Amino acid sequence: MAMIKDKTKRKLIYPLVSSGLAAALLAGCSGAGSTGSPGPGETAGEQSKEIPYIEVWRNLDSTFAIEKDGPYSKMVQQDTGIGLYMPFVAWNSGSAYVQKLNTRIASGELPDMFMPWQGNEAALIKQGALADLTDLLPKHAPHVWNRIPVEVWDVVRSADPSGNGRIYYVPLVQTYTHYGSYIRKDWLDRVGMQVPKTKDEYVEVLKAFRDKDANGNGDPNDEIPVTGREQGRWMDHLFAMYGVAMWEGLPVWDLHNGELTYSAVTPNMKAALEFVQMLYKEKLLDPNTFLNKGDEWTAKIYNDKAGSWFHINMGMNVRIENIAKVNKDVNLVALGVPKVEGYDGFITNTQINRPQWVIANKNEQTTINALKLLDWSANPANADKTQLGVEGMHYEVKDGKRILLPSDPAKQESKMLASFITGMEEINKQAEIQIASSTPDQKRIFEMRDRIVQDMQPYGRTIAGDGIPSAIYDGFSDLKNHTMYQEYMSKIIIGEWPVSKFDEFVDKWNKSGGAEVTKRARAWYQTVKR
Ligand SMILES: [Ca+2]
Repeated sequence: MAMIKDKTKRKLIYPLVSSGLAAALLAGCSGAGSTGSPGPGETAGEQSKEIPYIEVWRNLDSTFAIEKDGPYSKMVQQDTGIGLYMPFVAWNSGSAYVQKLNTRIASGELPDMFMPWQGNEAALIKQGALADLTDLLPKHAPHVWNRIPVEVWDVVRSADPSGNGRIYYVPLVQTYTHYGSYIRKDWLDRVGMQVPKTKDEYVEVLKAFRDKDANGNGDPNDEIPVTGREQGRWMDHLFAMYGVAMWEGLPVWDLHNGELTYSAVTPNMKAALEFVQMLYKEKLLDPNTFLNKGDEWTAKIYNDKAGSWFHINMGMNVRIENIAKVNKDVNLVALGVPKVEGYDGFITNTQINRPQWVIANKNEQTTINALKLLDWSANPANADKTQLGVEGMHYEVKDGKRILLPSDPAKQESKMLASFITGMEEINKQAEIQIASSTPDQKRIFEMRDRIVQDMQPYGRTIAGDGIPSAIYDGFSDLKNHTMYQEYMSKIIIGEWPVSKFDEFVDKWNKSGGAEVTKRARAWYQTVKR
């Protein structure tokens, strides 16, 4: 079928890598063919060897295609001997992408390697349209194989509809503690207290924030000790203290008494609700928590009004930078998970985000070539290239510093093979790159952020329900949306209902399909449990 050409074709000339390679590259006809291997007319000169090309599709971070002879493909070819390309495919929240992808699927001409979307890999696996990676992956993509934990592969194996546990996709994975809780150390200094280690110490600190001029602006009444968002989102640490598995405010699945259980219906949740109800009553929790939209919540933090909160560790440099505009002495540190007697608190980690790559079932050589590209992407030795992209296009070197160029879709190709495994190695590399190209003020902020990231690591624990398919909720969309949980949780916290109402919630949840959903969740867990 015709490739999508090419209103957007780049007219810029890029420096050529080397004359021999350049000849081969120039001969590679841009955008022609979709077989993943060069056609007979694509070689040039007796000195060049044939470069196999892999057609790769994923969400683009720029509007431009990746061209066979473009700078990005060349960079990858230098290391792997394999080229890649991608036609222009609009993303549009995934809807335009999946529509175009499905057109290719219907025509029987799958891209060689692509990111599936909206679960469309499931039907393709069933049809035999995707390559079985089980045997080739460890050999040809050892960095992918070894860096993804074995329990994640077990979840991937559970997606094999034949029940044989074969591997058909490579997941998007994060192996570090992504979320965390924070506290204003400069506020603590001002009220003469330490970073709290226990629940009781935390409550005492919150009371001091409430009663004193902790932000030092002369008004003792404008501090919000701890804040959260509408629907009880983004205050997970208050639940985490009681061992409640939670994802951005939504209860998730973890072991309770040895059985996979929706965390909202556990006694841990009841105890957490009692605690948060007290915080609300004592005006320690933001009284507007259930009204706070994201931007209102952010504004409180930026305006130097919030003493502690929960969010994404790597994003804290942006928070600190904005607070510093109001209060240049801002000092933000990790709060961790204050200890509650009788509970094992933890920050919920989920290692599996979604399927990231599948390879079309064409021929073994195409599969191997595609795996080699993935191995390049996952190899920490290539972190500079996967994160920075191409010199002259994505970044430039000035006075020995590598400075990222502003995003410019007219000039930049997508960093197609950005690593899909994020561990502390990637995080440290990202931090190193940021610090290397920062001013002294920015450097202080990045270092503060990096300390937070490091200090939060010991608190994370991967939950047993990591990777659970949303299909367990089929037919029970209210349960999937956590509607019932959110009603009981919010009314209990604001004191409209007593904590004892929690038992009614558990009963009602089970009778409204929760018992069936739990049965499905536990059946799934049996297939991944080793
Ligand atoms: Ca104040």
